[in-house]
Amino acid sequence: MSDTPLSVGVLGYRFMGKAHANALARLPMFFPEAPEVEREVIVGRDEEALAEAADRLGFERYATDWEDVVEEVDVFYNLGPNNVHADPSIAALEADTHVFCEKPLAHTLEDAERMRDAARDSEATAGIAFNYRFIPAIQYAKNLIDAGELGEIHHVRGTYLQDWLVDPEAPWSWRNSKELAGSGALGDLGAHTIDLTRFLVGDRAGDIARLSGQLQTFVDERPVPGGDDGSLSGEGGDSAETREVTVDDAYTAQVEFENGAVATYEASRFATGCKNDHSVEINGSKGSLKFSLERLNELELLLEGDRGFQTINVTEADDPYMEHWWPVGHVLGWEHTFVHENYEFLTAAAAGEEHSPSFEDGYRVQELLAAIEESDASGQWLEV
Ligand code: SOE
Repeated sequence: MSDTPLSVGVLGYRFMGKAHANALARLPMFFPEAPEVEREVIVGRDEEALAEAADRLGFERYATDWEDVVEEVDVFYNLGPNNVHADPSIAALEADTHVFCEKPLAHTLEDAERMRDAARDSEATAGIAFNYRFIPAIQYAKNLIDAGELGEIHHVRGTYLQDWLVDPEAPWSWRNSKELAGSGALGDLGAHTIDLTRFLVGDRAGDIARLSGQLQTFVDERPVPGGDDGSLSGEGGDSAETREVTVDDAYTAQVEFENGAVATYEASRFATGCKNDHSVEINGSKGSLKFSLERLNELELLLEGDRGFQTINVTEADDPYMEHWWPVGHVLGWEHTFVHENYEFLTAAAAGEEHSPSFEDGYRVQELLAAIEESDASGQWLEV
């Protein structure tokens, strides 16, 4: 491992830019053993917004040309819209610059494949930012499942429910465009659930073997936003001008794993009252567990011999990552998932090792997203 700090360049400075910049700032305070990083440069297009963001998020400078940046820095974070994931990430990997890319890997399967291949050919570390793997309760659940505490896996249920588009006047954003995002709730939210469940049960149940999917769009045009304040859908939906919604607002899928376990998946941006509820339930021959992101410090557990579910707090000092934070079980939040994943990714990059989840994992999820879309279009089950 080198003694000089890793210089970091970040493309994107809004929602995800803020989440990762916060994580980078927290690392030396809470994970002193993490590789030292320099928040070097933020890349984007709007110079005024970039200058303000670089200052606020603690970066030394800004740039408007990613082509230079990917060669100058040690680590490149790709946090832009899905349609700009491929080219800058591939250029960085060709320059042997480490790449950490937001999910889904790309907006098309073809681009995801190019990214996967570039990662295979590069000396650098390539990671995809599936942050929910790094929640202490999820790591705890994975350890239980791997140790056989749930027995043979029979059922997996995964839902990701939000409601920020239920108002038909909520403004249009890039997340509503097939050209820019690839898909809607499916890629934005379903990618998380598919990755998380593969992570949790993959070593016991195998990978997903076949599936059937359905997509639905409830509102097919939305007002053009007045500006972009970095929130999910921009600001101001009062314009008379509208833009077409070309992605799904919700998806469902039925799935069979290689071991015969059956799964159902669902995500929506129209689940009234649900803000960021990513829930997973797993039933095995000996036990079951339930997790919800809205109560991320807890796990509902039933193990062999128990008469009912118990809610346990996964906030003890010896629970994953907890010794780095607060004493005697003080709780964590959504932003901590980014600190943990940044810690793991940067540690792997500094050591020249692979990061998990890798671009290979991102590509596999992208294949499954594409299969769900194909199944919706054909009305058929698909072997994957
Ligand atoms: C918006 O739906 C969003 O911010 C996703 O893009 C994130 O990946 C998810 O973690 C929270 O919701």
